[in-house]
Amino acid sequence: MEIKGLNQIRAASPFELPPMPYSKAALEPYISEKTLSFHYEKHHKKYVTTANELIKGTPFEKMGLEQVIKETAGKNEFEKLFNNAAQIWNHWFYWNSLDPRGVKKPQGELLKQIENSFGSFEQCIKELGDAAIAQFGSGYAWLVKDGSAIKVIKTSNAQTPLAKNQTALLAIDVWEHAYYLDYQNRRPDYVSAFVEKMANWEFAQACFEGY
Ligand code: MN3
Repeated sequence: MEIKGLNQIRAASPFELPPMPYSKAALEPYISEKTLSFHYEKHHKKYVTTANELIKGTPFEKMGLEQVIKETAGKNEFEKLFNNAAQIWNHWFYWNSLDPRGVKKPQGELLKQIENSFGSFEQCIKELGDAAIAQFGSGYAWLVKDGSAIKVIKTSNAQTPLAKNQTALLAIDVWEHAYYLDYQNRRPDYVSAFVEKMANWEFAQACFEGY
């Protein structure tokens, strides 16, 4: 499959807002056009603007986004740049983790490794959803490939598996801006809709195989 926004993710600064892979109404009724408009046009765009301001005139200017994230991770002096650069990447990854056509189960080697790691596909989905519900405050739940295992992890704020040398396969944004207009405090309903109606396993497969 073609992954939307890869060119923007690979290019050096000034970074560009990666395109949405679908229209902003495409995920209704599970995620409204209003939520996606705010989330993309305000939040995601602001991370791009801020990262570009911070990167100007620094040695990071000539690096691709993924390298900037890896080089600034865990370094206090670059915390603000890391946060904004990682959020550009995390949101690009999150848009692609959603499929307006609905859920199609993974197949082949990915399914086999999921079954090896979790026992069954259903158990994997359950653990991913539970992690998204349990993440305290802002952050993400991720399905990742870590060595030969498939794992569910939670991260806070802008933290990203990219900086931990794990291969991200799916991301659920559980910052309140991702769901509050549609679900208010009912995060579990948003998470159920994600895993049952929208999770993009074709994208997970592409990440698993190496994009
Ligand atoms: Mn977000």
